[in-house]
Amino acid sequence: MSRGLFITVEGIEGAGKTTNLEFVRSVLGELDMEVVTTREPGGTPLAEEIRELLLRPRDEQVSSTAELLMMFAARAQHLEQKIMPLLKSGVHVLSDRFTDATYAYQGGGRGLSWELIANLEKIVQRNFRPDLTLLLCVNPEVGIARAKKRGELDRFEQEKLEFYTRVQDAYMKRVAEAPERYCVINAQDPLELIQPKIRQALLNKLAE
Ligand code: T5A
Repeated sequence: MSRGLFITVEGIEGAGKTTNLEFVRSVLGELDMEVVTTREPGGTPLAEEIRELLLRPRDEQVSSTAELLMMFAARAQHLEQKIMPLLKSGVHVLSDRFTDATYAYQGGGRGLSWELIANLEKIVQRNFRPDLTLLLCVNPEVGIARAKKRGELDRFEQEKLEFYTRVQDAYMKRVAEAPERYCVINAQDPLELIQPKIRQALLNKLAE
């Protein structure tokens, strides 16, 4: 049995990750492929508890290092208990965010060093990386306006626009480091334009 594909969807708040993850699931479903969707931080009961700790707005200043370690603690649990067993059983896994988000938010957004993140990545993931990452790019003002329409803002969504610009720039730095893994999409386009591109990227990956 061949291992399932690990596909991640990335982008700043309101880029359309959840919307397009559902689309990816439907494309793979049409092809009769078994797929499980998940998210980060989160994906298992323990990792979801860590997510709640991370996203809840609080008066106490949160240390960027503490935030980084909690992201990777949740990821270690998610990988060991959910992602790896599914992939090994041949199921495709779609994740709403993964380690690119750590480089983007804790690296770009918070200013932690790329090397520190890479060291933790090595400890938690060894050489494991997504097979395909869909990066949805949206102007931070548009993304935050979309996220605001959804209701109350979490701790990250309360950041200033410059924070999201740094996050977006860090995502592009990731793409420059390994362009073959990414499909970069202009997420300001209407879904009717975006989704055929996503379908094509998936078909290309499946044909490899
Ligand atoms: N985080 C996460 C880190 O800091 N480090 C890490 O390592 C990880 C893994 C998680 C937070 O944690 C941080 C990053 C995040 O701040 P989250 O809930 O996973 O939070 O992520 P959010 O970005 O907050 O999720 P959102 O729901 O806000 O954004 P989505 O999923 O990108 O957007 P979506 O699909 O819900 O769409 C939002 C709205 O826009 C519309 C949709 O219909 C919806 O109403 N929309 C479009 N409208 C017009 N045109 C399009 N093309 C559209 N696409 C979507």
